[in-house]
Amino acid sequence: MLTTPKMTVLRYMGWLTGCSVFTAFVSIIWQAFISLQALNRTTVLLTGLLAIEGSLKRSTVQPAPKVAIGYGACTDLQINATEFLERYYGRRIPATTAGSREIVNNEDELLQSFAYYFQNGAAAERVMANGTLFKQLVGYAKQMGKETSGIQWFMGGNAPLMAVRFFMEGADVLLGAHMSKKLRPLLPKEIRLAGDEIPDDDIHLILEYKAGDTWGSYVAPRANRYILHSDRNNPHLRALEQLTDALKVYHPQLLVVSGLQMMDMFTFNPGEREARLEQVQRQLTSQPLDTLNHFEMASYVELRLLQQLRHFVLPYVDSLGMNEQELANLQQVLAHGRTVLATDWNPRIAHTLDQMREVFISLLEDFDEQSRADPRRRRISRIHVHTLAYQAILTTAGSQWKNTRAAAAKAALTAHRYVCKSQFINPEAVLQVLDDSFATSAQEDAPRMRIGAASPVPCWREYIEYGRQRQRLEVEICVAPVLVCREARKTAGAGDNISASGLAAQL
Ligand SMILES: *[C@@H]1O[C@H](CO)[C@@H](O)[C@H](O)[C@H]1NC(C)=O
Ligand SMILES: *[C@@H]1O[C@H](CO)[C@@H](O)[C@H](O)[C@H]1NC(C)=O
Ligand SMILES: *[C@@H]1O[C@H](CO)[C@@H](O)[C@H](O)[C@H]1NC(C)=O
Ligand SMILES: CC(=O)N[C@H]1CO[C@H](CO)[C@@H](O)[C@@H]1O
Repeated sequence: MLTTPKMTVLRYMGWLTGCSVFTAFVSIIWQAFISLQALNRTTVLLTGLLAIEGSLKRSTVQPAPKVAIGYGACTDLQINATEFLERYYGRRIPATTAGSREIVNNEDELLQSFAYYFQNGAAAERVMANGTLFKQLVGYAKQMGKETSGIQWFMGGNAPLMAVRFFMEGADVLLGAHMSKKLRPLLPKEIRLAGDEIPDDDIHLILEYKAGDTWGSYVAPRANRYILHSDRNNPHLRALEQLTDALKVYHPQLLVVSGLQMMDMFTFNPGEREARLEQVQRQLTSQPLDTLNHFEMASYVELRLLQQLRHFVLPYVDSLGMNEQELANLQQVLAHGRTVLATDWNPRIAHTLDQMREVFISLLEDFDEQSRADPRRRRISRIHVHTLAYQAILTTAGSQWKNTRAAAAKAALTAHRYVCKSQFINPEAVLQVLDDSFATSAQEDAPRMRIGAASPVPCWREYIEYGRQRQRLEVEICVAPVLVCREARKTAGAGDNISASGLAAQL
């Protein structure tokens, strides 16, 4: 039989079509298989985390733990970042970005500073020095809210958010803050308040964005927020003395210090800030030893303030809470006396754990060198670092902190529930960020831990070596995977909820 070239081509094409149909078919089956497996893994992890969380149920005969929290409160005004900027600044998209700016003086600086954090997907909190301009921006935001219903009002400030979380976890709570008549009803009435009623609360403008949101040529790699404020009350920790007085009779198991990032240099006269921090120190050191002191870090950019914290606050706390950016920053301040700007929003576990060890060692060494001269110092016994993808908690073995594994699991579940804005966890809405296993350090031949059905929250013990005499201290470390929400709904305030739920589990 004769075959013409045309027939050969046709036959060849037919074969090719068959082939690609087959390939497509295989690939669909393969995709389905992969996503089924991912779904299975998520379900397995979720079941494991929920089981560990369930083990935390406090017996009803136990009295509620008492927790005290300082300082300050504000109103959060939350808006869609890109929509807001496009509406009021149109095509004014900066060609250069600037992250290091601590204080934003005008619109150009605001846009450059926002661009830096937006394109890195990093959380930021900045001060607007010009109060008139700040009022104008708040006015714009309210205006936009009227037209698009795109704004939301929340109670804000680290202390009130943590207070509510502790209350929801069954604690008896005392909060040190001044509040207006409008804000007080947003706080559960059971929470005791040490502070005055004031006519107006400080407002924080929260510019939120999602992963993939675009602004000019900038694209956000993850959901996050940029906070702008121009506070009158919070920087001065106005309720500090009232809280100190209330603490004398309250005698809590835990005292949490937060909100010190508000103490911007330019709102103080020379020497005034040190005097306020000295009062914080006095409050911490006047607590009996059965009250654990915790300091909640935040986005600090001013080196001087961080150095003052190292002097007035860090030596007198038992525990620290922070995110990965704050960890990197604190590690640099302790080791090299300089601050760093965040770049990596999803650091490897090994890297984070190494930084946690470095911070822990630094603080242990400071304690060793100086506790004889100053017996009020406390030896650090807990560090909690929360990231988008995991929760890591390090505690001194045999310390007063209980349930480290359950605390990590609890914090991971809170992170998911908060960011997805849902109490019900749907495995299909979850992104797998972590691998099945991780190295416990970036050092060579560090042991690896598996995250799986058998151990959804791996924990292990190890010795930390510190000081010139190479003393050894045994610590326990637990790492819990966060089931990352595909579609983040709310990120502002997540850290407060997460840290407080971890702490509540350890009392
Ligand atoms: C899901 O994962 C578990 C634990 O890894 C395994 O035992 C089970 O067979 C898996 N189920 C399916 C349907 O793959
Ligand atoms: C503050 O901002 C307002 C409004 O944008 C402006 O008119 C004023 O000149 C600014 N003040 C300073 C000191 O820059
Ligand atoms: C903000 O609005 C834009 C467009 O209206 C939208 O694409 C974006 O996802 C929104 N971002 C948030 C955080 O809602
Ligand atoms: C998921 C979650 O725990 N969200 C809570 C965070 O804290 C606020 C109060 O500060 C609660 O209203 C949320 O329900």
